[in-house]
Amino acid sequence: MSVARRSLLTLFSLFLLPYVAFGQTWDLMRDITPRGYAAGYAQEAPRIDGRLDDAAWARAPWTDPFVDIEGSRRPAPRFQTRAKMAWDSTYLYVAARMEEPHVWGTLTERNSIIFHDNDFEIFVDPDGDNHNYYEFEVNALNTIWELTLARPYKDGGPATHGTNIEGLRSAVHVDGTLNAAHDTDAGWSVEVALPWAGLARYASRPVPPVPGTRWRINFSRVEWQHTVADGVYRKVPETPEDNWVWSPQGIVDMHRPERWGYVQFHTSPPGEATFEPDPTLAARDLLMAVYHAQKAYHQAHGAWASSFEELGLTLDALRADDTRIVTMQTEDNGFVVEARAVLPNGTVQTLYTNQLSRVWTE
Ligand SMILES: *[C@@H]1O[C@H](CO)[C@@H](O)[C@H](O)[C@H]1NC(C)=O
Ligand SMILES: CC(=O)N[C@H]1CO[C@H](CO)[C@@H](O)[C@@H]1O
Repeated sequence: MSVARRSLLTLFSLFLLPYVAFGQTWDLMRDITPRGYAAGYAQEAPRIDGRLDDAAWARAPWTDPFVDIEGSRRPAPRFQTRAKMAWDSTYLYVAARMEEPHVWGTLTERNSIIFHDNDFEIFVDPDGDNHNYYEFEVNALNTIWELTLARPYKDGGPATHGTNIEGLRSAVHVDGTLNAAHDTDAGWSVEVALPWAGLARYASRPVPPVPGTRWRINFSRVEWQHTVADGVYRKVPETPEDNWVWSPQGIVDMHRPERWGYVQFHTSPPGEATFEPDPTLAARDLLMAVYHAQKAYHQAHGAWASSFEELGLTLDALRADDTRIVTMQTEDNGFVVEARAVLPNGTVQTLYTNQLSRVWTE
């Protein structure tokens, strides 16, 4: 064995650990199929009062019950959470129902860090580019926090707090008694109307959405442990929170838009349409597989790999049977990788990603 080769090997084993660690992130995420929901068009707008007794909701199906953020590797949540979606020409509507024997909330200041209380969260990435997305959090007092992520935290963020959407309406209904520890509650429900006009800045596509199109969306519920002291709920400090979500992420990080669910917009009334999966999902997953391998490689070597061989990626490993990687271009400060998807009408769509996990089409 040549000296050069031996030092390469040594280098490789030195850096094997971080390389493997970053690579494992995608291993935990790749087998999760994002959830899908067909949102119907509400002929009659729901009244935003936190009660889900409106005609629009009556026939809208519940989402699957929420699961742990890490998916089936973790125990099922202690309390059930489900959501519904609908839309009309002005708003995207979201409703959620949370079983909860002890409804409490403390934060009353708008745009405070709401997940320090138990909360319900909405994430929206209309164009599925993994960048420039919207986050909303609400506690049982209907105190809200809205923020904008230019990029996921892992790609540098930043998060801009307090980017409140003008005209957004939210309401909470407590099925029980708020902040009263002496009794047992049934739960709480949330109703939110998100104006299309305010979501437009995230969309780079028409709002309201063109019927049939899909937006990336996810919901999360944060649940803390609490004790009761002098008849008052107290959050147990220094304990990890539970994150129960609609579309599992695989890892404890909501800021992986590539694993959020899909909402598809239909013109039929709620409850009639069926969700049609995204024909580009396999190509998107392939791009994310390369992105994760490149990040792992970069952590290990301080440079981007210039070939799939260098990344140890075979087409088999990438499950590239129904997609094709065409090229990967690497430069000093990044890379662009390209994959193709065949749409139902036979059109071939080319998708790209880069070192910041942004996904775009030509
Ligand atoms: C095929 O479908 C895509 C996505 O819906 C659309 O953009 C494209 O125009 C369609 N192409 C043809 C030839 O119908
Ligand atoms: C589990 C998780 O990723 N929670 C995140 C929810 O969003 C807030 C605000 O962006 C983050 O601070 C949390 O880490």
